[in-house]
Amino acid sequence: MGQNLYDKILGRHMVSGIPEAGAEIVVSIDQTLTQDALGTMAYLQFESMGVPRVVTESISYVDHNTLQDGFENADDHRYLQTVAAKHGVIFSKAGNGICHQVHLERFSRPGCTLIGSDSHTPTCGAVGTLAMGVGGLDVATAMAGGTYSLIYPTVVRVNLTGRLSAWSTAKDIILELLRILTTKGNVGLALEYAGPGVAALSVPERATIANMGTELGVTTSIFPSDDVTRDFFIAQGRGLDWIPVAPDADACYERTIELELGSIVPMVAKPHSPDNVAKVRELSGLKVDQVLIGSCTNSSFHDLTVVAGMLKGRTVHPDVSLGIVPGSRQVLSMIAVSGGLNDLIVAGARILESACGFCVGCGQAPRTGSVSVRTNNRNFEGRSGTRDAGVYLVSPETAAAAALTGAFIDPRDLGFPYPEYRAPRSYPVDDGLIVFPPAKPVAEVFRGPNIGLPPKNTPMPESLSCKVAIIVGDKISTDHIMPAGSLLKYRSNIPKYAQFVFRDVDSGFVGRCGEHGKAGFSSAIVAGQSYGQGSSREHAAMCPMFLGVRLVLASSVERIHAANLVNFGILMLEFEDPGDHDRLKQGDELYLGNVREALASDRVRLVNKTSGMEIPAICRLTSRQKNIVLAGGALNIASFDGCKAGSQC
Ligand code: MIC
Ligand code: SF4
Repeated sequence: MGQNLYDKILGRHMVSGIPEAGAEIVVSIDQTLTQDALGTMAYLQFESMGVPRVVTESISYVDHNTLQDGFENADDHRYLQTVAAKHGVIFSKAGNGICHQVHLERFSRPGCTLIGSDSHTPTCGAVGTLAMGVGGLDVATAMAGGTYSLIYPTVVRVNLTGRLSAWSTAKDIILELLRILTTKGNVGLALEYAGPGVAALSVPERATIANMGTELGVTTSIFPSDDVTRDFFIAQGRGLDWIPVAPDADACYERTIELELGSIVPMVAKPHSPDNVAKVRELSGLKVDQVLIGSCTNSSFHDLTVVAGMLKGRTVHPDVSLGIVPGSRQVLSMIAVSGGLNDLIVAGARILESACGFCVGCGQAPRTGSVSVRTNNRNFEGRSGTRDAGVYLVSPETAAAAALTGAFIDPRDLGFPYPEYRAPRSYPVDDGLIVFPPAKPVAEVFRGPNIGLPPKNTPMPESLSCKVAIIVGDKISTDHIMPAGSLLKYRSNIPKYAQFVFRDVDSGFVGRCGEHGKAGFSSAIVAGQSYGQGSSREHAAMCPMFLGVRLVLASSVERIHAANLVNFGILMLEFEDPGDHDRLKQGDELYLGNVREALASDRVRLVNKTSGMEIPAICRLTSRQKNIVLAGGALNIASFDGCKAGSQC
């Protein structure tokens, strides 16, 4: 029986476990990446492990907190640069670009394992890297030489045939997949792109698809490393980093999704979920106020050259504000040299810093009640910084069409030809904003006053008594739990940041947790399906933990958030009967006696002491995870093994 790409790469990195879908396995990690918003905590955790030099090839990017309204972000950046120099980490300075774009260009490696403290780390699946988004603590552990545990994925083949027609794009492919698979119920799946249609997609196009696979909730997405990949590596001056990675001809998959690329049309994800997908034509004529082109999903030279071609000799509609974010300094310098930058400026675009920016709500908040058309990957309510604005996710082509006409229009209806684009034979390589660690470690690490140590939980008590502090519905994202935007500057200051948990959902949450604590209770969060979807921000677990949350009782919890809850010692249970969600009330007292004995089984019975009812629940944690929760989180556990199990790359 042949092997698919996951079997091959996981097989070469497996340290222990059985390679069967659903089983927990332990793998070695070749590369790690961090970004600044989660990086400070990750490096503080790394420092607490007492390992002098990182074991993985580790790259630390500054791309999220570049707003710098106050000293906090700048202090964090200095901490990150000095801690990198001390421990052997490569440091990509602010201005060099968005971590996933830069990593793809300069550090990606086919056939390797990469974990990153950012949910869009799977972007590098575009070149055949097995790349996963995880919490910062998991990255810290890998950097220190530890292994990474994951559930062996159920692999779904996405068989691509045919070719995209003009104006239909990689973004439309992933939006079509979001329409088919939705953002819910895909935990444990991994996508493998295959079929004759793959060869017609460039690496940046594959990156768009792999990047936004995150919104499906899958573990990761991967493309083979083929001749197109080789040409990309050669053009990046990294031909020696390229190796072919392909599945066996008779590889096995759990199922196959067929996509005929010629049938893909321009698509849009409407507010407030990436799976609320429609055809652009269905929205024709809807007036648009703001257009933003960029983010780690769509900010490549390919994307911006096509946009520049569309805007050349034309002017942005008077009622539209158009912002453009080149994904990296390399992209910015290339559009400057090609002349595209001037076409954008002359047309009326606002050129913004190569950073996450608008995508994470750092600037460019749209006006009240407006329609904002964006090329990024998430449109959760309020993430843009304006709660009642509607954010629509589209391709750069559809975004540029809206910028020109002031309304939604299928770009096929514009009436002018698709701009010419040829993949560059070579990219300008300038790693001038990448600081490589000195051979002799630097002793001094700068720590600004905003930086505090990561909080530790206490071991799970013998019996758990929690009061329900909030009841939320389905698809609560980590943006709902722990808002980002202008609050990003508090990422290194947990007591401060914790004051904003559920700020936009229920401003009474923090106060109630405090009252429960004073009365001797822990707090519980009750949720519906897909709780914790979206980002890998461990603050969405760490801050509730800091407020005294010990239990999340939900219909289902998304993969990265579930791992973060475990890492911070929060017990996560699923309703056996989802109807029990509606039978609970805020303030109810939930009780689980003899927790250690109860968790020996995967079925537990909580008691609602307020109503007197029993709530049967499922505990999906592996025995390793149960031990971590009982210990009060990974920082309390000495399971860190401190040695790396031979990289295969
Ligand atoms: C995001 O897109 O939501 C972020 C900001 O990149 C997060 C990481 C974070 O919250 O720091 C992610 O995707 O993991
Ligand atoms: Fe940055 Fe947005 Fe990508 Fe997150 S999704 S890494 S905020 S560009």
